[in-house]
Amino acid sequence: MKKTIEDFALENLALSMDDDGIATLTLNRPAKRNALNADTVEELIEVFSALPRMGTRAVVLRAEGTHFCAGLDLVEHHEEDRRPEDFMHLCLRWHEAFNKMEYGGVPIIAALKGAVVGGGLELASSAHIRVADASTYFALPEGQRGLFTGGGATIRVADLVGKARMIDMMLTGRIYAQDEAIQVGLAQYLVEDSEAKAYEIARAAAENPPLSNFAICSAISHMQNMSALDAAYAESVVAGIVNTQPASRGRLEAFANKTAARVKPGQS
Ligand code: 1HE
Repeated sequence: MKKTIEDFALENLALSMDDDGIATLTLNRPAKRNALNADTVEELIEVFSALPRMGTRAVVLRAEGTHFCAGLDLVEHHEEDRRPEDFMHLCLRWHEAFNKMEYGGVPIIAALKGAVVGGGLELASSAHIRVADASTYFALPEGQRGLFTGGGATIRVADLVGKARMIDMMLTGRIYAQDEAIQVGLAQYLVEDSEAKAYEIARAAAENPPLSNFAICSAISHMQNMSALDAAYAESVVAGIVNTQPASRGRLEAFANKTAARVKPGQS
């Protein structure tokens, strides 16, 4: 059954949606720097299982407080005194949540600030676009905590920055901020107001036909997991469906009759 916003009973997250289908998902444990406890991960799964079937055109993932996310809830982890299999199963829930984000087909724009560290960076790297402000910094302090990444950093952070930089971050606790973070690929935008920019991007993306966005925000990730031969085949199949969709007819006609915007610097 399709959910509506009212159907969610969230404690650690807050969810809203405007009339244009732009959803706002807020990390809502500012007193704990939005650390990800097990319940928050379950709420992420619930939200991202439902959002793609709720007419959502784009999601802005933002945080209450001054930090985006402090990663794994270290206090809960300490108090639970987990066995290896407990933590393995917990990690599988993190993967469930983050895979639903990355492969869900709805553009997710992360509005970052303050600490984006450990599991917080794993969460941010599951979004499709990351927007940072001057306060934002990125780190993987797992080494210092005597831990290892368990929420997909070995896949997604390594994809963003490359293996060598990720190993350096984990061994040394190196912190990336400002231009350096942009240069290494941790964020795509560095702006004064990351939330305002995230909404601007979300609204622009929401102008695209949903089927195009579905392909962009799921097929590329799937194809990266395939051999080049299989990816080329899958790309053909996806393009066959997307590039013949009714929603593209008017756009192609506008190009053909010269009323559509041209692709030129200074125009958007
Ligand atoms: C937390 C957490 C947390 C804050 N788990 N409770 N992540 C880290 O190693 C980062 C740990 N956190 C920090 O380094 C700092 O807290 C921050 C730089 C993010 C923010 O500093 P600050 O001075 O603003 O806050 P604070 O005083 O350190 O913390 C405020 C409260 O948030 C405090 O709780 P309180 O009840 O004593 O008030 C902290 O305990 C709480 N808090 N961060 C639990 N992470 C799937 S594997 C992933 C592995 C990892 O993610 S490792 C990286 C973990």
